Amino acid sequence: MTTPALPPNFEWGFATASYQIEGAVAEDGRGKSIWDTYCHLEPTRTKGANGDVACDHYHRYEQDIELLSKYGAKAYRFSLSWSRIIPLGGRNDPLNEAGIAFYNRLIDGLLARGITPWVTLYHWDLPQALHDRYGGWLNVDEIQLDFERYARVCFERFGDRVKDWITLNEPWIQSIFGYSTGGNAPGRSSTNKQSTEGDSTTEPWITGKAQIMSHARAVAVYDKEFRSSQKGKIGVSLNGDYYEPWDANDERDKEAAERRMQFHIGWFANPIFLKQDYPECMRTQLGSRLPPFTESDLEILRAAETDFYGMNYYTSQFARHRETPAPDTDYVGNVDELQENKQGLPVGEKSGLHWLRSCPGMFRKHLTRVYRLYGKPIYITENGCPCPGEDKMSRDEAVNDPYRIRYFEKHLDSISKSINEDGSIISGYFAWSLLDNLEWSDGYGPRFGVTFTDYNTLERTPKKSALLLHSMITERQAVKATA
Ligand code: GBH
Repeated sequence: MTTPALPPNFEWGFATASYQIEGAVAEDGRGKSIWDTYCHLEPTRTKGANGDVACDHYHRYEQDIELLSKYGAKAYRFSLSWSRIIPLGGRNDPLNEAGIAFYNRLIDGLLARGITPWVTLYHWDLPQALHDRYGGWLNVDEIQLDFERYARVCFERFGDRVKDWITLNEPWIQSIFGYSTGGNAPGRSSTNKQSTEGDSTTEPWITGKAQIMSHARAVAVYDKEFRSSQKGKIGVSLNGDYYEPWDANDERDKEAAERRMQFHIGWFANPIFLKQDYPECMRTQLGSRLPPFTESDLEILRAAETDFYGMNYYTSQFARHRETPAPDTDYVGNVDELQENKQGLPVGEKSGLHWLRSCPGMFRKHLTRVYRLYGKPIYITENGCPCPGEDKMSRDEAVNDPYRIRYFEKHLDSISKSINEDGSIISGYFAWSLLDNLEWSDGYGPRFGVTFTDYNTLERTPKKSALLLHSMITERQAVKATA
């Protein structure tokens, strides 16, 4: 019995996203994003919270680099605010040099500390101007050209120092929460009582295609204009839980679990990694509501070689088949999702959020499945949790976070097992998140950070987990795995 091993060059660190931490939304020429609009026009949908100040990272980034350094992080994943760089967003709109300068300061500060910047181009904060001009993600033809230019600007301005790129964060969430449930910006929905506009039978699938094509365009630009000189790599971060059948002996539940994962992951991974049409089961259920790829779309997809699979993983669920046909607004693959199986066994231990249970065993299955299906090195670009009751704790209570420490340990062990026993290539791990931050429509309640943020003083206090992740990784690197 030994601790399972991690590879010697394993990349690791902490992750954040622009709107969740930066604040300074009206400073130095930043344009508005759809999240500014969503929070301010419809505060009831975000528990009254907004990102106007957030963690004030825009002014405190040096302190945050210090934290990363203190935690021993090798790398830091953050996202760029598109509307700080191009306030109106479009391909003919002017650049904002002050916004670019902020990210240059951040990148240089990280490199000076020996921390590798991992940059996400888009983590849900679309320039509001593009939404107003032509419908934003709803306009497949326009947005992919604007995203291509935005990506080019980022490669041009930061690519001499940034070698690790992620195009999009969780396109599934952008499409489903933004255009079906309405729980995220821009909040369009035909099923949500708080929404007055949107057609959830078609819009999620249109915005999905728009994101797939935007990803491919960005990769194509990198290949053509930057790859040979900058020598970096580029991937995409996909969310998706692992699903086990609710009744392990029922073929229909087994099929439902697989279908659910195809609707979650295959939707994006089939065109991006396999360079083929959406999964068959999506075509069957959605018919012509799923916009097809034309021959010229497929040419773009085939030419774009995505280097790695970014995996955001938090939890798992059980899938139970439904007898009734799927309604037109269905996006889950016509299955019921449950946290207990037929025998009443829970999928995992409760965390501080109802949707998140700790399921490390299923994480291993998930890693191995994704590696076998898509064949690219996997980087875990997000993994983490709020501890039970943490939202009600004082700082002094919250910094003691044994639940999070155990969660990290168990998930790291699953990575080791998937590498050593199942043969997967898994090259890195980013804990979500460096700081407690704006948890989107859940406001400032849930705390995912390894650093406690006091939202009155904006003071940061390291939790125990922050200081331990480094040793958890190096211990696992020091010991050879025995299967
Ligand atoms: C990630 O999304 C995001 O990339 C990150 O920005 C975020 O802070 C982090 O996870 C933690 O949530 O309340 O039942 O409607 C993960 C996707 C979206 C999964 C919201 C859970 C809520 C389900 N999450 N969803 S529910």
